[in-house]
Amino acid sequence: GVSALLSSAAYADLSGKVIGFSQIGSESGWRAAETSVTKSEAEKLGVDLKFADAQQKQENQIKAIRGFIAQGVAAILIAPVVATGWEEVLTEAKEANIPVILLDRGIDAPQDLYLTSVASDQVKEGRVAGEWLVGAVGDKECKVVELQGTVGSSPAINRKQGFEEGIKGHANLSIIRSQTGDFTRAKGKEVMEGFLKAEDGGKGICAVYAHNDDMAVGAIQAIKDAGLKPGSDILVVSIDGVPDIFQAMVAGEANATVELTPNMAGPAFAALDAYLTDGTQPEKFIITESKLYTPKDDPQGEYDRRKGLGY
Ligand code: GYE
Repeated sequence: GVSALLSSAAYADLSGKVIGFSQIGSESGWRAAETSVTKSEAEKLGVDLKFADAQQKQENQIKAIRGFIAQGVAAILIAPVVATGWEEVLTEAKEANIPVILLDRGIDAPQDLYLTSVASDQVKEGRVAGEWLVGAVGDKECKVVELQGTVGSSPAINRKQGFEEGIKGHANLSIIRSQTGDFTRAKGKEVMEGFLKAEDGGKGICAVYAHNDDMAVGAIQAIKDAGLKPGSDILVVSIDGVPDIFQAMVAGEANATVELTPNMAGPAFAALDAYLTDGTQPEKFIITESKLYTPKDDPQGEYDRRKGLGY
């Protein structure tokens, strides 16, 4: 109504506004890119971004969010490490009239506790990866090992579900082992080493599906260390589209990735600006694109393009 318009008129743009960003940490190349894009988008708009790195711990995120509320920030961006346990602190933000925008991961909480969520369709990402593998193996029998993301995170839950949907109805494909690699390169490598040992040095494995590229890059190293060829002896499919996976594709060591833009902040700031200007309610879910890349899609060019953007 009119009073809402009048009371929000002071927020004509984001310049000079203090906005808190509770980031998960720096577990992956994608995460590092998201952090740097968010900082540079904020700078472009003249936003005074207060950045808090939670080192993978929800309790640190909750502490940071309470700090932002106490400071009276104009808005809070949160990349939620896990899906559950947000209701209390988000209610505190709501009571303080501070809009919250979720970045890149979803939560299990009432939707009125956040203004909007900017993220990909993570079930779709998994489905695209699974459907790619179905096409790649044809009628061949294919035993798949899966490297899951952080336990309890929305991308780990949804990418698992989506992949299972993607391979459903194709009895020649089956997931024989599945374990978390916490979205990191080091754990991806370690868990893959275990899979290889358990499966006759890797001879029983046809493909590895990793919930992100960093774990795939770790798995590629483990496969090479075991004396097998990633990309041919064992197919490698993952999600993110970071420069390193394109480099692996150029080397013939990775087969497919589903791109996830690190620019979640651009749409988030646009939605926030409109909301603070005249109360415009954004879509509840702003969904970014999920595009498949394979070695046919100019991996060197894709690598160069991302490096040019500073990822
Ligand atoms: O794919 C992964 C990161 O939350 C969707 O988190 C994001 C995921 C991303 O660590 O690399």
